[in-house]
Amino acid sequence: MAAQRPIPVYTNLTDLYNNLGTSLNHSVRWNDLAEEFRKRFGRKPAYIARAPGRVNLIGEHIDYALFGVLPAAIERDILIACGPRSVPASLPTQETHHSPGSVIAENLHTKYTRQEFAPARKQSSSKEVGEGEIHVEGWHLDINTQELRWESYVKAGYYGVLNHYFSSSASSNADAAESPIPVDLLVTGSVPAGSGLSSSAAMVVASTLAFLAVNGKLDEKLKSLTADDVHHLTKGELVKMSMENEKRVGVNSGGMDQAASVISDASSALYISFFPALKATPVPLPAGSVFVCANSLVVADKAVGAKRGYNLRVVETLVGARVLAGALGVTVGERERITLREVVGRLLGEGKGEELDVGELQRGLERMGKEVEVLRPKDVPDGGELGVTMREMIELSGLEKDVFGEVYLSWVEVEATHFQLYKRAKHVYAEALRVLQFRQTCLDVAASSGSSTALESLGRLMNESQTSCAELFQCSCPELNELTQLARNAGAYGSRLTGAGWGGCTVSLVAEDKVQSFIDQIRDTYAPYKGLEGEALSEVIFATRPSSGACVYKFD
Ligand code: NG1
Ligand code: MG
Repeated sequence: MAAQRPIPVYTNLTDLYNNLGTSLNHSVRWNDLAEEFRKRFGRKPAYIARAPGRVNLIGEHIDYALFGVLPAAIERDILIACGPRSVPASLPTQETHHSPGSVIAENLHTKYTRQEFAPARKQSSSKEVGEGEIHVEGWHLDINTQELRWESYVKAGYYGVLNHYFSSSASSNADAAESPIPVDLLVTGSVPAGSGLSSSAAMVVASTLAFLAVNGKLDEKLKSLTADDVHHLTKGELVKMSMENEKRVGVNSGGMDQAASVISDASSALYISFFPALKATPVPLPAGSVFVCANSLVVADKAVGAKRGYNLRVVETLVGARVLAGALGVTVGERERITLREVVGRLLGEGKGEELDVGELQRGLERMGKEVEVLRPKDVPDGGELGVTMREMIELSGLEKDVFGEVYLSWVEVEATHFQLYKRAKHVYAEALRVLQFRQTCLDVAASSGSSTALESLGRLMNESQTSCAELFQCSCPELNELTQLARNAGAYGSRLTGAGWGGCTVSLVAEDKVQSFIDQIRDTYAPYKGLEGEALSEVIFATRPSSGACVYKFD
């Protein structure tokens, strides 16, 4: 299984470029980055960690409801060159940049300024573990979640490495006395920020990998076993760590972006499912078609907007799941945060650790399209347009106010007067069904049993997804609505927003031989693109192929 494979570590550049399997000229960027690192820090880097962005073809805002999604890694990526900083013995260790694990982080992009930071050991507290008491030690790193700051993503990756590998209780293999080494790093990125192509996950994955590599943690000696037993970090383990790490930046995301960035293979998209456990399988894309990303140029402010956007949706879908379970007679523990995926499973008698097969899940989702009507607000003059108030929502949940607060609000910041349980759940079930249909269509084409109208079918599913995102999930915006419509007018089979929405990119399915005329027409019709040519144009609208997932290059 793809998630069990180790993270690729290359020592030969030809192997590396072959494996990236892309049309872009990577060698220039990799060489420039290594050379610039040498100029700035006076020695060559020890490693370069790479993590790609991703485009989600279909399945929006359903990963945190634990439904499968269908993204592909893109060729654009984040690269982090890094190396240990040697500290002259004569210098005082109190200075920040000489303390254990101190970091100097620079970015090739001049708008992202140089940062210096150092983690601090948390005061040890004691906690009962098993029979005896042990000291829980961890590391603290200040991460600003109130502002969008580039180094927050670097710190988020580092935080996980520190607390997994350098704390006495978090890992049975960790050496309590061991300290993280001081690190210099230099970042460059070609994934546009705030555009729904997951520059954030690419940054967190690359940072996690860079700190693992530089601290010698990609291959962990298993002390409990014989001396030469080495555990190579697997893709699945990196996804798990990166998911936890990204939450440090303040967004309670699902695992789609990190999984796509880490597990993808060049040449196919990935079907990623999260229940009962993370699983990723390749989905070949039909020949003759290309996915084109187009940036609406509206920047979605995830850090600040999350309270009214992303995190609010997470809460609405979770509370929706509980209310629905109650209405359908599905048993839920008092403090359990059941997801919409688990509601279908339990309704159909899926046992613990079991998984419905695709056919059963598909039939379950078709049924949920009807069952979800019980969530539609009743006896309200506007037909429930506005949703329910906090008081009404708590009442519907059947929980005491304080228990509700603890289960649904204590771990997340949300700001809203009304909550939409019906519309959000309706979107999630229909979107999850579209993912299965999209996947099946691609698999049929690959098995040569596809119909001649397969691309039209895929396009239709994408268009339905856009309508549902706009009307039910309300995560689109006027510019995204306009751009997806212009894309259809310009000959796309289908077009939709990709990623969290509220701005950022669209993805359109276009016939390979029409890509250039498609791009020209969008340039001429989408007002914000007026006058853009050459590189400026290819920055905002570009065709992309699936790329391979995260990897590390080790200098000798
Ligand atoms: P982006 O577009 O990267 O912000 C977010 C979530 C995903 C997923 C999508 C919506 C993060 C890191 N990622 O993606 O997990 O829920 O929105 O489908 O927040
Ligand atoms: Mg993101």
